[in-house]
Amino acid sequence: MERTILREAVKKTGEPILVRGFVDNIRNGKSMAFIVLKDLSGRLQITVEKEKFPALLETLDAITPDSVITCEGTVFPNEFVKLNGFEMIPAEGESIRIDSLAEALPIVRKEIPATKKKAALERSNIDQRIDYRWIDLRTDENQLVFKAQTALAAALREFLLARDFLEIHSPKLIGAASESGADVFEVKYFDRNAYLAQSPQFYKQMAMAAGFERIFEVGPVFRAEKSYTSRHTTEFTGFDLEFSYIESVKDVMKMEEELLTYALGKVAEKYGEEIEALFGKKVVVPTLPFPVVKLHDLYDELEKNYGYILPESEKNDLTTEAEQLSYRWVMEKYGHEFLFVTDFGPEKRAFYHMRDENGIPMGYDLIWRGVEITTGAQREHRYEPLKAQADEKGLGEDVKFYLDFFRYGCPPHGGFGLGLDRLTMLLFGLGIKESMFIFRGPNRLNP
Ligand code: AMO
Repeated sequence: MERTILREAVKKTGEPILVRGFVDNIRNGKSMAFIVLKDLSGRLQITVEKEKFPALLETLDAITPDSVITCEGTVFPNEFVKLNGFEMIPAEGESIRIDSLAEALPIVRKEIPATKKKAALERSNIDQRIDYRWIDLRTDENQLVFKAQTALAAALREFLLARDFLEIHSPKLIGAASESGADVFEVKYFDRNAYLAQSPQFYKQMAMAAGFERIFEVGPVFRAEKSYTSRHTTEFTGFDLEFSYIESVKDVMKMEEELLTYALGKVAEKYGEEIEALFGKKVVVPTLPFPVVKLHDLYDELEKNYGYILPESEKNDLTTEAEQLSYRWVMEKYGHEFLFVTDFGPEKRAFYHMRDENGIPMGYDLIWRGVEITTGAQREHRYEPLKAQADEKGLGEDVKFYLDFFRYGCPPHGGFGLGLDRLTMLLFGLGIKESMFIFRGPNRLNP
């Protein structure tokens, strides 16, 4: 018999079906056994009146929580069943089969409250849970994170495909350290060294020189940073895009705000209620346009409103505290969760950002709920100034291959890089370790 997923099972009352899943809970009493079965689509109670099913007794005694089982039977409505008001009654004979028996679980996924007989069990911490990530991922909450992330990434793609973007897949093994040379992982490559790409930046721009006009890429990004914060990882998924024939960086910002508004709209529609119910976070679909502030003006505002004072010499970059405080400010002033910050100092920005007549890079960071999710810019597409900016940062030989992209014709262009894991984390109000399928950090290479 073909498998019926649990969401569909309750629509097939009265007919014989076959269901499969994990045992979410089992109560094996003297005369009755109750199994709550869980699959990715939902839950169903299987009720066994033991007297009537002698062939199942041995199996029922063997089943442990989280075992994977198959059950053939029939679903009936029953108003006394707390779980959706339906239950499955097994078919005659050996209608419950254990596909895989689970040992006692090595982690506590959720706090188990105390009962009369047993003391409360504290939830394992996130590092212990990551050791057994596949078990941790079985919860409704964790599965929702990845359902919503799937919807988010699909919506981002959908938006771009409808606007004639091509999807590219650039190499992650590269011959020279990209961007800055710092924070790059070196790997053995036969008899020489290679590096893991810390951004698809150069290849996104090569696609512009190739006349691709509009491209995006979703792929791994590697950063050899020893950061131990709730928003840094050494490998994340970048959602990067680049497009040609822009008039200014404003076109890039417009593309991004429309893209995010569309994608969050889709997530809110599909999972908004569930996210609010399980995580207490409202998915707010932003209004257009997003507020914009120059970095210096932001510091003035933070000082004026919250007494946040920073030495003048540090005001060419956004500090972590200022980033966090900016959320309070943008909410109070605009009732908006997003904030574009522009006009960073050239010494803090990548050499490929085009600069205005005052030498200010024409780029931005986008902050959502107080955390940077994007860097974007109009790029310098003219060979001479680009080369001068690379020289100024001491990059010379390493970027020679990249500079060549701009010697044989290249349209003006711009783009941005969005961290998909950061988006997921902020959507749910989690830390990055909990928002990634498997986290990678300075001390974490397994599982
Ligand atoms: P940037 O270095 O700002 O820009 O990276 C772009 C976005 O990627 C995410 N991100 C990270 N996420 C998790 N852990 C990290 N260690 C980490 N580092 C970055 C953030 C960040 O905003 N080439 C440019 C982009 C461009 O200009 O197109 C770049 O890589 O969300």
